[in-house]
Amino acid sequence: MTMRSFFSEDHRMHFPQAELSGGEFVTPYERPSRVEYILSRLRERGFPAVADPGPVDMAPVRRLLDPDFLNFLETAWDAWMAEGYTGEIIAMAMPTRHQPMNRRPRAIDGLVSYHCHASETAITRGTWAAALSSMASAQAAQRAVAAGARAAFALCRPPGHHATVDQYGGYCFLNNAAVVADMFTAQGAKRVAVLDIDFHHGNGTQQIFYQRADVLFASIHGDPMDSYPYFAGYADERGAGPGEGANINYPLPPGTSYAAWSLALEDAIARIKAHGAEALVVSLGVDAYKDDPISFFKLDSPDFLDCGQRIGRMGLPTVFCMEGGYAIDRIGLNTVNVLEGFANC
Ligand code: OKP
Ligand code: ZN
Repeated sequence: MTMRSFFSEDHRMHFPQAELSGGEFVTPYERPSRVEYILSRLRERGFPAVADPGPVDMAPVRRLLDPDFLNFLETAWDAWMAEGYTGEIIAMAMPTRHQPMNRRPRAIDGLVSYHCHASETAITRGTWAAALSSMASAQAAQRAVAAGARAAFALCRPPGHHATVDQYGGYCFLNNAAVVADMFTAQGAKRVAVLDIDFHHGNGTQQIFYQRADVLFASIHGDPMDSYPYFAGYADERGAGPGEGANINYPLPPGTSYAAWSLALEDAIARIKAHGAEALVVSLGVDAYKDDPISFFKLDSPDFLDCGQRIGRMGLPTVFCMEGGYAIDRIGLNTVNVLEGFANC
């Protein structure tokens, strides 16, 4: 096994005490210990030692994402403290369909709501630093692949695929996979694809590339009629303007087995080939696993091996960015199965 992995210990700086779930504050599902299981499986299965990514490169981040949003994430904690608040940052009032979405309030409480699309996700003192370290891992993996590696794995935490150009939520702050895809195009790739196999629809990635023809976005996920993020991920969202046709959603119902899931994967793979992608970014969540506590698909661990094989047979230079997966004692096995299937295809 020669696939290199990138990982930063700074992810630990993001560990909220609270996630709002079912009307209660619970220990967040998206917690630091998730990565320990992945690290130990990588070692056990003979992957090369994970490498520290080095510092984040802000230029590609600033090129793609909203400067006010980046400034907000960087300064939110200090502004929150200055207001005299003592808890973690949780968004409350959101703009709605009956109120304008474009006002950007001055008060920190309002600003938080402006830049958030889902209030389960808390910001803490170390969230910005951790989000940057997650981005740094994604960028290091991109650089390795751009330099000629067949593939690389970014052990990103916190995840990124729900973060839009100017909003956080769904445990995500900065969209790692989107920045990686945009790095490939900025370096000259004419066409790139992002394949999102996390159980949840990658609404952030979809939003970022919705009008672009050069980046195909394909996502296989729980039907948003039944699952977070509820308001995006429907099959009729196909892209807009020049991006018309370059956004493909596969919403699937509760109880979906690998037999049905892999049909969607095969269709996505055919579409990625037809797009003429020169590089592939995989939003690698393993919450489609049958025992995931917040998801409803029925994939089993060997299915992730098969999934990795099918992705690998595309033969594309590939960056894997870690996203979700909350059956923590199986997250390492399932994640490494995808990578190993890919490498042994
Ligand atoms: C992030 B990623 C739990 C509801 C959780 C947010 C899910 C975010 C998933 N009571 N809602 O795509 O794995
Ligand atoms: Zn997910």
